[in-house]
Amino acid sequence: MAVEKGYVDAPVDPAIDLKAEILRIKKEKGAVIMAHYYQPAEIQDIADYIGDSLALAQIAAKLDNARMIVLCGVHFMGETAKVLCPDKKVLIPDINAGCSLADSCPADKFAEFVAAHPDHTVISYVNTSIGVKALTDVLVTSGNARKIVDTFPADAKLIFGPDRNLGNYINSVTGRNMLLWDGACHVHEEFSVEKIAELKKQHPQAKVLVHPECKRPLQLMADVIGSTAVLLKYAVESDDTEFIVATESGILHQMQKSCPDKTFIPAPPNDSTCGCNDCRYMKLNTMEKLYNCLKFEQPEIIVDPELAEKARRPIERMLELS
Ligand code: CIZ
Repeated sequence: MAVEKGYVDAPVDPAIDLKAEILRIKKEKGAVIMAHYYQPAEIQDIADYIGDSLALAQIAAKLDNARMIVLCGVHFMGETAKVLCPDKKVLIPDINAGCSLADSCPADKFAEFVAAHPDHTVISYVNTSIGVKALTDVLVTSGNARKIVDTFPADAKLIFGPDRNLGNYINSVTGRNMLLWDGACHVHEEFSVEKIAELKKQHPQAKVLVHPECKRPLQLMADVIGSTAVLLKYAVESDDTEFIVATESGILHQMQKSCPDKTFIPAPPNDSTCGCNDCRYMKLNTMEKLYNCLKFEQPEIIVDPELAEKARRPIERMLELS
């Protein structure tokens, strides 16, 4: 089946029970479905595993029984799974599901940056292409960046890429001066400080939960700064009942599911008509594309074996240090 559009565009009979069919084909083919917290709610609900990119990589690294992984997330997550599971077929419902942050750091330009600072150790956020990973000494996610940076001596010369906001945040909490690549995520840069301040006036008890990919002024308004997994854990464990959530809106599904009696308010973006707190790439995956992806085993994530070999080491190092 051709995937010219980046996904299998075969008609799906509207009369079928899509969820039941996905589960049936998945079992028949020995596949597992992994979903990131930013996926549409119905995909999260059907997944075998849900998590942030660290959790998904940790699960992929230990996955023995599956023949096939359907990674419902964005392309770099599929690449990470493929590097960790070279013998398994790794599928993604829509291969156009890219990442603005990964795109803000082309491997050839990053290679020049690294070459200009040969005495530096390279730490990269997992939101990068396999080409950037291959140039990296150790990878991090937003959930473990501080812990991993802290494993280096205080005077170590470090490069951190590609997210400037996460890099600045890690510099501020660790007292470092890492050299930063100037990249960013289109979702996290779009939240409006003014509109969140307005919301806070209307909900004075609400705790403001902020992802470290957001800009500094927003971080300064935060009660908690953390990865999706950290923010979710905080929401579940805290006695507070109202939260303003400044990260991609998909996480609100797990928050609301885990805490049905609490109120979660998505932080608004600058332009209230743009829906920019939804990642346009994450939301490219749909139940219909997932169904066709399992049925036709397309599109498949293919990685260059040489790059995969180079990228494996920094991924494994991250898993060891997490
Ligand atoms: O690392 C991830 O999974 C992302 C993109 C966000 C987060 O904090 O979980």
